[in-house]
Amino acid sequence: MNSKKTDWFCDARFGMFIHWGLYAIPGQGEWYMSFDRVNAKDYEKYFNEFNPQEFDPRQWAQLAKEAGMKYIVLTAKHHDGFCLFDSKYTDYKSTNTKAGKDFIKEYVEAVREAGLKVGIYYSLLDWHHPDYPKYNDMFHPMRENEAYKEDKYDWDNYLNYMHGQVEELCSNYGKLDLLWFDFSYGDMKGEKWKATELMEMVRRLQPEALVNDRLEGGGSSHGSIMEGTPSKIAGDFASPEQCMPTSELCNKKGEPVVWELCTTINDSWGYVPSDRNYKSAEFLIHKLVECVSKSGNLILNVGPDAQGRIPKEQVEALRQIGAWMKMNGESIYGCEGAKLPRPEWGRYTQKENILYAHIMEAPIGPIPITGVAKEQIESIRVLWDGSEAKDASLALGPRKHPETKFITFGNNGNFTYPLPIEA
Ligand code: H79
Repeated sequence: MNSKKTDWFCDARFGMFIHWGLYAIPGQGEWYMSFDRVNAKDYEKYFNEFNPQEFDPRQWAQLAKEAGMKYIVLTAKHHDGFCLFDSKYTDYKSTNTKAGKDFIKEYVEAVREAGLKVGIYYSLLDWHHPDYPKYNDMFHPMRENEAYKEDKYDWDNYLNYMHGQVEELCSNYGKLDLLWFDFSYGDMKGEKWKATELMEMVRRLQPEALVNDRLEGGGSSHGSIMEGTPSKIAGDFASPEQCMPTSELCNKKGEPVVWELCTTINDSWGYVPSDRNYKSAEFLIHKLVECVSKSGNLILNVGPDAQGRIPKEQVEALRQIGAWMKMNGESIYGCEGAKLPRPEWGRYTQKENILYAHIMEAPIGPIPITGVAKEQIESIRVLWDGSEAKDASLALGPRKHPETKFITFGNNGNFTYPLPIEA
């Protein structure tokens, strides 16, 4: 097989998203400015306050590792326009806060040191820049505000700013593994961002970095990556947001598309202490397995507080996922969907001639290994202890997390799946 630049990403399957910025202070999420129609001047009070004392990217990276995650993506600039890095194009940056630090610099160093792949999120939207459209923009905090109706803005100036910052990120922080742009909407997509030029620059400066599909797409709409003929700016992977694909994603020609589902542990990206709607570790493990069973990745978000601490509920969930990954990671890393119908009791993942049976629902009686011919089975083992499960028919009690069994095939992967076994 030819190696592809997306190989590490598809092998990794599980990453950490970090949403962190000034919005951790009001604690109402990264869309606070837009929701509450806060103007840039008023929002700057958080800039004057921002002074995290507990920022420790080594701890973030350690937690990601403990959870079994293989890469991290941090918000260098979100829609509010505040930059966590030193940029010559703006004063609205962390080096000018009381903290006086280039957080991105410390972050990339820590993540690399931990042996994880390093990614940067950059918002195409900017609610702080004077030349970003306001009155007529559907998301801008000052939309439909008469005070901004007659405003003139210089779009090219914003594009120079945005391109200049992306160039800085691609030039000043060593080799990046991933760039995560957010997002296109309405007319604000593709060449409106001068995306071809932007992408050419990214490819020139960071030829190996993967880029998501949002120079053309949003969270629910993808760009030409879903066509059989992706454009130059289509990106390397599709990025469904808070919405699980119903099956393996394929383009119009029926070829599989590399994809990553992004989701949160509660209902928020940025720090929102009042949001108690946490997903359980068990649920999150099931969703990770589901992504892999559809040949996709999961990037799970944490939202550190204004001091830089990841909320303890999020730490706890990640540690629990990590405990499962330690025993069952083999059924996740380097795996993809099996070309088999979904079994009633859970999900299949597959790596070469090993089929991983993730049993998510306790059965009454034996577990049928559906879709597989008996003659093809060489052995059936419990993954975490290697013990034999002779006929895959152990009646299991209810379990907190999916139990993973693996089934190896005698004929070295070159098989079809003609007959279901009813064990
Ligand atoms: O950075 C995170 C989000 O802030 C950003 N992408 C992730 C990774 C993002 N969220 N939403 N969107 C991008 C697309 C816009 C969706 C909207 Fe809405 C639906 C805007 C208004 C309605 C989401 C829901 C935001 C406000 C309500």
